[in-house]
Amino acid sequence: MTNHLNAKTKLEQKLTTACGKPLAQCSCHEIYAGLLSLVQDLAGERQSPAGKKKLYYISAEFLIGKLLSNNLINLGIYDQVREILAGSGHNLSAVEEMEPEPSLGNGGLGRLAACFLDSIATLGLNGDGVGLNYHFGLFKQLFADNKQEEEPNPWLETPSWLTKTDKTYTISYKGFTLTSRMYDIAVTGYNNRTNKLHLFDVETVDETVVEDGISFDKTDIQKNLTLFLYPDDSDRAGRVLRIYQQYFMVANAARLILEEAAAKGCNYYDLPDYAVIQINDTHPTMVIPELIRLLTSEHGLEMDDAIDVVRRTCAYTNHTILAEALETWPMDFFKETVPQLIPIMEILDDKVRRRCEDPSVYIIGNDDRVHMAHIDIHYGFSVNGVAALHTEILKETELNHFYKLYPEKFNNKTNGITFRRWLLHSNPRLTDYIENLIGDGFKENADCLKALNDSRFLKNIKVLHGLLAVKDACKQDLAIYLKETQGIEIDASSIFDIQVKRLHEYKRQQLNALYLIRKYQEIKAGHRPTTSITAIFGAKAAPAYTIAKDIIHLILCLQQIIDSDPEVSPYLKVVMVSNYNVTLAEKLIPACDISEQISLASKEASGTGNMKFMLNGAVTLGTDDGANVEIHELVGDENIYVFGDSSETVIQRYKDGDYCARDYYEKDENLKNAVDFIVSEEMQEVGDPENLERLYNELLTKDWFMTFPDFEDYCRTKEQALADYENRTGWARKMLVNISQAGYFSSDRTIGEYNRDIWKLES
Ligand code: RUG
Repeated sequence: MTNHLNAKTKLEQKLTTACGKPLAQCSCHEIYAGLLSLVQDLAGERQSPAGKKKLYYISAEFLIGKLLSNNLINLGIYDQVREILAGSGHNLSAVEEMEPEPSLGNGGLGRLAACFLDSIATLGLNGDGVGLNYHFGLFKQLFADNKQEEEPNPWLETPSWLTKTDKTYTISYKGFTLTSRMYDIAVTGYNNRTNKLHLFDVETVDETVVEDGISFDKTDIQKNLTLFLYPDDSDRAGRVLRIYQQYFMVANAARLILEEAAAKGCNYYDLPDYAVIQINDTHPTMVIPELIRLLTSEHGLEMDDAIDVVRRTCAYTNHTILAEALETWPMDFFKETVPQLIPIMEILDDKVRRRCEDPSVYIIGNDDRVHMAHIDIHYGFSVNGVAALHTEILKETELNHFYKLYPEKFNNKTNGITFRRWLLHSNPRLTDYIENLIGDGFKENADCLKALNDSRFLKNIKVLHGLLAVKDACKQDLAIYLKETQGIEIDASSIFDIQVKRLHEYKRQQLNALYLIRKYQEIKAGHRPTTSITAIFGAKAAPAYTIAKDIIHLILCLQQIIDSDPEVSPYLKVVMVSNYNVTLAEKLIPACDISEQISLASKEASGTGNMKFMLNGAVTLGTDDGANVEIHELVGDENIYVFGDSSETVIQRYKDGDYCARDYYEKDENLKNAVDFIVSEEMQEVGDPENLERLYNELLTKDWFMTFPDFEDYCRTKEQALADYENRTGWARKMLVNISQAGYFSSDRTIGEYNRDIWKLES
């Protein structure tokens, strides 16, 4: 106790010094600035993991979310700071609101990278992230006339978590060079060490060139290079800009890696003893030819030696089987931007061609396009998928030709999430509730959650009611938050059914929307649900993805129609939150009852939202896809709602090529009524006929992600979930089983496996 008081007094003194005046006289923003500086000092005082070998996790995205609370938790001072602030009339939650959310990512890929950095530091592993410092991130999403609009999302301000370093490199492009600058963000592990996220930028970037939404001159590379993540690639200039960005990221990374290795005594031939590079999706693939180029042209290695060294240093993670997301770039683009890589890529391709006759594994295809994933697979030592089913599909179908060539390279690493953010930080109520039942061991070791799966708890009415009370309180919190921040009113006593994720046809927000239309029609016909339902969506659509934007339009129109219909609105509410981001996810996920994970089986590589919802006591309604399959295995049939065609059926149907959406539409009256509603008079009154008709035709004539075959089963299964919800203790039991089985999805487990099988770092 005395020690605690001493530590608290010292901390208070440090914070007061950092703020420059007594805490009681500070504004929330001044407290935020003081805490930021205090955290940076404390993080800097901790040891950085040492060891000869170091991991470089290169990623186009790091969706890190706000950092203050997580840093306080990981430094072990969250409760003390909260108490200190309360003692001087401040509320830590209000201080947290001062922090802008970093805009460095888009979806699961970037959030995974952020969770991984947390776990790498927590496990005391020597590993840093490397990426780009986007000034305006993806974009800020607004709604007007029931449509998505995009604006820049500026987040860089003073004070900031970014530290400007003195590291700069000269990066060459055809006809000009850029001088880079490295910025660092400290990554504090939970009760452990501090690593770094290195973000490269260029000082000539000019934020004022952006006008009219998010458009800008895509050819002025010196001014636009790091403005946006995934700049619009619907035209050639946009696609070429992606190459400029990707090369900038990896050219800086390659120099940093070689420099750090050399400083530790590496002679370049032994680079794999000093560095391991995890290539996160194909965006960083050019690191392979760039390293080979540097090793041969600047460090005197023969080509074959350089290739061998790089092959033993690089590992690749695949995150998708969707053809359009597997990058291929025309050779012309490289000639125009980074011609120095062409001879290397030609040599790499030539070696493949000499070994294999099968054109499907060439690096430079017969279409004169460079297949980025092929570089990774041939010239890396590890290829991993991100969930068991996904890895099997890679091995047996999508990358089967490669699997036959290199069976030893393929391995699975089922994704994970950091429990520090997705439980301790985002749901303190549930954290306390669990701690009261099983002690605090789960905070260090997520496997301890299994202790909840015990009849002492599962059959204990008081325990189950306690869990329902936690959920109710989180739902109240969300209702207040949405009212205050977005002006949206929701009824905390309704069932919260939530689908939040990137907007993509394969994730099938349109299936959920069709169900809601059907529900609306049923309520109009007098069939009212026992408990009213709030269906919540959150999703950004890529600016050039027309059908995804049409789906958002459909949902927003539906929201308006239902809101203004007094017959239906007491029983059903549709809500699309704007600008879905990590901060919103932290509020939505703890409040969720039903977690919608309804991708077309085989298409969702893993999903990580599914894990966050489960951990927070939501019950999954999903297809047997991605990591849902593993959730299903862990919780058993009783505690998940699974529907729809299997991945085998879906893959076969694609192979057969005879799927006809209209056949399903003609056969199922309910489906037909729901689909027809999209172009009904009611919809046209609130919506834009062009968008609605386009979506209607797309579904009826194409439905590439097979919404119609799963519609009936989806509706039936969802009705079952809604009916089961009425048995409150039965439902609470399902919630508890889900929480108890979530430990497997800790990113500490995932990172332990990456290290054991791929990185082999000292811990
Ligand atoms: O869509 C996938 C998710 O299934 C997965 O959980 C996540 C992390 O592995 O990566 C997502 N992803 C895939 N994001 N972008 C891509 C393709 O570039």
